Amino acid sequence: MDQSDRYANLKLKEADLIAGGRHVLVAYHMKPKPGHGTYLAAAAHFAAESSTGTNVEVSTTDDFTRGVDALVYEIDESKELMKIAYPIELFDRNIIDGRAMIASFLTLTIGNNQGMGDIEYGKMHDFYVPPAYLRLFDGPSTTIKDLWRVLGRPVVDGGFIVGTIIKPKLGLRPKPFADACYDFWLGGDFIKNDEPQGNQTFAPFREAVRLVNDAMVRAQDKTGQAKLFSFNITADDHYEMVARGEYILETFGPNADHVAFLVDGYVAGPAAVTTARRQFPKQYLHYHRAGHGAVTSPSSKRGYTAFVLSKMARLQGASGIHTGTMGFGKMEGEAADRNIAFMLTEDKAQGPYYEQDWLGMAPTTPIISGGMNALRMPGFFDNLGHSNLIMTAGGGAFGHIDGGAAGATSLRQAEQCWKAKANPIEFAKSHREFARAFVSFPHDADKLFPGWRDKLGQAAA
Ligand code: CAP
Ligand code: MG
Repeated sequence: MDQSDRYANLKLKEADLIAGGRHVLVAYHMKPKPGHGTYLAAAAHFAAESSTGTNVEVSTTDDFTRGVDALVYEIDESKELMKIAYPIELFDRNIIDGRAMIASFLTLTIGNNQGMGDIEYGKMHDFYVPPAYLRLFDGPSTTIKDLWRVLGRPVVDGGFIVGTIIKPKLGLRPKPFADACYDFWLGGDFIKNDEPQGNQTFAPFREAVRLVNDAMVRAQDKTGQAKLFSFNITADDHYEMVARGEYILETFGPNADHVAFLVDGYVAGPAAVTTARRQFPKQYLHYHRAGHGAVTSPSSKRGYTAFVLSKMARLQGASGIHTGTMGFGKMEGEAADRNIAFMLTEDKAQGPYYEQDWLGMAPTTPIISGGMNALRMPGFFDNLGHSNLIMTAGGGAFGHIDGGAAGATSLRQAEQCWKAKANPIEFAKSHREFARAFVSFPHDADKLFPGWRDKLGQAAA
């Protein structure tokens, strides 16, 4: 059934829709299955299933219903581009405080429309949130400024936070885990649980928390510097997450503001992210996106992109989210992904299809992770253009030939090298841990700095 007379209006102008402020606009790449009519008809059915309709007209529809139909307002079949305007009235609001929720945004814009019989695929590449809807989202309550403040740094351009993930990903019992923390903290600032680490039977949560707290106190005493830890509190059950967070804060006591809470936001979803955001608004909310590749990978034609995931995370209130390594690490990504970082940190930024004004909503920190080590960093920072971020390198720290502390120092030196616009080989001659990163990661060294062995000579011995 062609529903384009109801669910499409190609006369609508995007500028008018934005000026009107009553619609969320969404840009999809969509391809219909063959044999289901025109591209517009498929798009209109997509909009129907994403808003007020189904595959047939129903007798219960009234004029008000038609007034909140989602409308296809632009198509370009040659680019598989479809843009839909969703009246903000469609989206669910909390009964407790009237606020908006990402669960509702997703269940409409990336809900039933992901499995329709007449649609080959549809993937969201960008969306625009009007002021009347934007202000209903929590947004971040803490930012990197709170971490810089704890570290005793300027709260503007407080600079690079040297981080790691305690590796191996699983298998360490609490004492070796805490020992690894202490070792890294002798050179680094920030440690996170790996995304699956929590309360495995071989690493009881409470014991690990107590030992990590002890390691933090000793490392702070030893170095005279504040240290940070991001604890994974992800769980299916809201009360489990609250219990974990409360135990951590109680255990860390005077160092409670040195603790961030990590949530596996993709697998646990918006409810878990919002549990952390609203139960612990003073703690930095670290959004780990493990699993996102199932829908965001360029190889996936359905779901939404990493850019969209990141924009949703800022709305939900993530203080920081993993934004990938923009092609410089081990995970999928490309240099142009830097637009993700700018959409998270700026008050107004241009996405692939829409400019978004965040109207003063707090920024979300890009967290860089995934196969990074000291050698890969200068190129990464050249691409992004700044180092006001958190980088967590697991292999890049604990794969360093001289151990975690040296690995941490090599990461800090790599950023210093970039900031000084120094030649990495020359810089390595006077910075031993950075030089030893060449020996630690020879494959990367050969690829990035050919001839390094001769040029570095004894500096890396
Ligand atoms: C990195 C990591 C991160 C991924 C997540 C891992 O470890 O801890 O979870 O980087 O990817 O488990 O692989 P390494 P992203 O530093 O040892 O690679 O940041 O792209 O979401
Ligand atoms: Mg990990």
